[in-house]
Amino acid sequence: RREGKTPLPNKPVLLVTRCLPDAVVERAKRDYDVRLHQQDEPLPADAILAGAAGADAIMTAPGAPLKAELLAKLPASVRMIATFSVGFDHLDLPAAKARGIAVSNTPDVLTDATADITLLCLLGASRRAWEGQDMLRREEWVGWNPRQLMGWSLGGKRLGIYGMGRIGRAVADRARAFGMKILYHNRSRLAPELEQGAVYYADAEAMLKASQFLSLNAPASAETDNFLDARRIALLPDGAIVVNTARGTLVDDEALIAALKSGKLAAAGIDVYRGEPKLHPGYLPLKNAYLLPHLGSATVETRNAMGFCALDNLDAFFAGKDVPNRIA
Ligand code: 8YV
Repeated sequence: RREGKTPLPNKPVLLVTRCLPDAVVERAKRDYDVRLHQQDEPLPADAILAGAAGADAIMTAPGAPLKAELLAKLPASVRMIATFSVGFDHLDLPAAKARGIAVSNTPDVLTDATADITLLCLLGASRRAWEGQDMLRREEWVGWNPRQLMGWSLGGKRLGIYGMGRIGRAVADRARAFGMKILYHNRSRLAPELEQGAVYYADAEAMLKASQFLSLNAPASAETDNFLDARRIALLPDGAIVVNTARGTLVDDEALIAALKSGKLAAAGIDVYRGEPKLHPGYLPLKNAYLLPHLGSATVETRNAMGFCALDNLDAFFAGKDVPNRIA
């Protein structure tokens, strides 16, 4: 982080498309001529274009996409896009590259928070946490009883992790502490010191057959789109529990909803949705769906760190240094 007391000589003009945490805004104001967006709703495309006139850089985030069509219309003054996120499916990297615009993201700083929320989803789904909350708040709890809201233990179960990057590995670390056995699928096998005894499946479908619990931790891409469809859900053991804290596009919603309804799957814990902020309405009435509104990185510490990381990337660029988290 650039803690420096000496501001950059000529403050670059920075357009910000989302309303950011206060500490991030303060630092951005110190070092940039900032065009802030103060509403929680993302800045719409036409306002991005208008705001980008004469801007040197844009700080954006999911919800305010910069795809090819918009990138093509950006003024030549824009030389860098820093996203306040690790995911970059809302950007078009080849299109940015073609225009000579540098792009950065914020990996690492949100790994722990996202892995934590994955465990919350695993536990929330397997221990029927929402049903319990709902019963209390409806004042329908008639008292403890031996058969009430029995869920399923994590201890001794096999957890399949689809996507063993930083977040997948942090999920594995936590799940081990709950006594789970870790299986994983990744494009390539990890080194033993990263694998930590987890069993590698080159074939994702072979892993599904053995996964009593499944955690999706791969980025959105053409390769992962609709990964969890009806055919692959059928490969999971009956009564399996599925968790998605990665991106909604990894799942075929109709298929997941059908499997939760039929009892093929015991429960699901979901933090991310296709077409956010809308989610498939079929999830809402399902008691065995533990649903969160994309809270993966939502801690004060993490959101500040994401903002500072995005600013570090911008600072490096405008100081003529290598951008630490450059992705295009
Ligand atoms: C963020 C995320 O909360 O960083 C990402 O890719 O999905 C989330 O954890 C969100 O994108 C904030 O910009």
